[in-house]
Amino acid sequence: MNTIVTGLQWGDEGKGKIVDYLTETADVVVRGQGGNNAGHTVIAKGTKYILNLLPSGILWDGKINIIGNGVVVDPIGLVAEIARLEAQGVSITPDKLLISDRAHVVLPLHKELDAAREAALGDRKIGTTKRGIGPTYADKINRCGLRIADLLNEPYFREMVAHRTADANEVLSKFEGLETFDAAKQADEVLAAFARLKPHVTNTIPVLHSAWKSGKVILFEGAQGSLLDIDFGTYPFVTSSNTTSGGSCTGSGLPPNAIQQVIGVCKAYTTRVGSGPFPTVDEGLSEYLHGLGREFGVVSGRPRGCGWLDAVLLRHGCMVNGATGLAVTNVDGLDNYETLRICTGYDIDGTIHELPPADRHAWDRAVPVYEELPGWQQDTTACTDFIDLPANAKAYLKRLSELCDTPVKFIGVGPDRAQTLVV
Ligand code: 2SA
Ligand code: GDP
Ligand code: MG
Repeated sequence: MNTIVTGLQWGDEGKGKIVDYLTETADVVVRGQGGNNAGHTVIAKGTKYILNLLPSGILWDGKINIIGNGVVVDPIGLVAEIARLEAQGVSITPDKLLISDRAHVVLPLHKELDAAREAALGDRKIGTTKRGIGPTYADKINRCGLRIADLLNEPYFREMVAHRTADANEVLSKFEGLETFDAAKQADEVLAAFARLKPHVTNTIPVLHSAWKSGKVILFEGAQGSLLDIDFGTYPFVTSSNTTSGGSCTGSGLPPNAIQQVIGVCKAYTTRVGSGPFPTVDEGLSEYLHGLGREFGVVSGRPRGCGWLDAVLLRHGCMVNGATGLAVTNVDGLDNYETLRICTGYDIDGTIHELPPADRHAWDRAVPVYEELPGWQQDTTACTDFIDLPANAKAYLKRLSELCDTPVKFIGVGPDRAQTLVV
């Protein structure tokens, strides 16, 4: 069974952990979108690993990991990430990691352009990770981007970097405190990093197709979440790729008819970093979770806003992803709360909406309609089976499943690989 794992909220749902759990029975793990803006945490046998661009399957031996054509690759960032994981004892060899020759390249200038755009937006800024994601995808769509294959042709790469640098410097020189670039130096730095990556570069499409045709198990690791999707998210407060399940196909070259299962991952509550609407945000819950040392951004360390579970978002996410099952993580985060809330609809100007609005201004007027459920006030972290969960936790999960018409398949009761329950 080939599976897509996708986030149903605003990212950080615990996708890394669920992908890692499912990797045990997979042969190939694929990233099809996003870049090193992602921060996926995996805790295996007591060791914590943070993955940005590398698929979570890299932590296992004997699995093929693919960075697909839809991903934007920062060669300097990727080499640093590889070195960090190698220092933790993870082997990263060309038989374990393949990088698509069609993936687009994030240059240092893209990161600076990301910062320039945020500065220009002032109060309306997106709250990006400043990893150059938006400007790199913009260049891709604008047909002036550079691809990994272009790095194999050094004279062409240098010439294109020179053009792109001249354009970028024009923008960057208008901002105080932002760097302008020397084209040759920038090309040197990227090419130097690329030397480490070159043995991993290939046409990943036939690799995936032969895995599919020979019955190997393929797992897609989504990055960010459905409400950050460029089409289905809270536009313009989104990332610049299709984070929903369709992005896994266009971002890898494996077609939709190769996929049998889509697992939508959500937390038992909601979190968000960056700007943009968040109707169910709750100060008390944010303070409570931050007090437990939870919910800080993996890439940027920013505290994530926390709020109640929002079935409006989850219903929409299950629809656009075609979720066949839910993985509900961080159930243990609510262990000590007395009364829990689930948002079942938004009241916008007196009309109840069961699905999120497209109009960005309507979000500002959305008042959540809540249902209250009793908490379980019991430790769940030691549960090893669904039947061990307190009755109120089971009732909370059942209600969530009803509200988005999708069965719960996995439950997370702690950050460790072993703290995953199968329903
Ligand atoms: P970008 O950098 O252009 O993709 O930012 C656009 C929006 O997408 C959000 N975004 C994220 N939201 C949650 N988690 C992400 N990854 C890191 C993590 C974030 C961190 O795992 O914790 O460390 O802060 C991620 N990546 C992008 C971003 O906040 C903007 O709202
Ligand atoms: P991702 O970006 O979706 O992979 O998620 P992140 O790694 O950014 O954030 C999820 C956080 O929740 C990480 O700190 C994980 O270690 C942690 N986590 C995942 N599942 C669980 C769970 O079931 N319980 C607890 N306590 N933590 C979890
Ligand atoms: Mg994350």
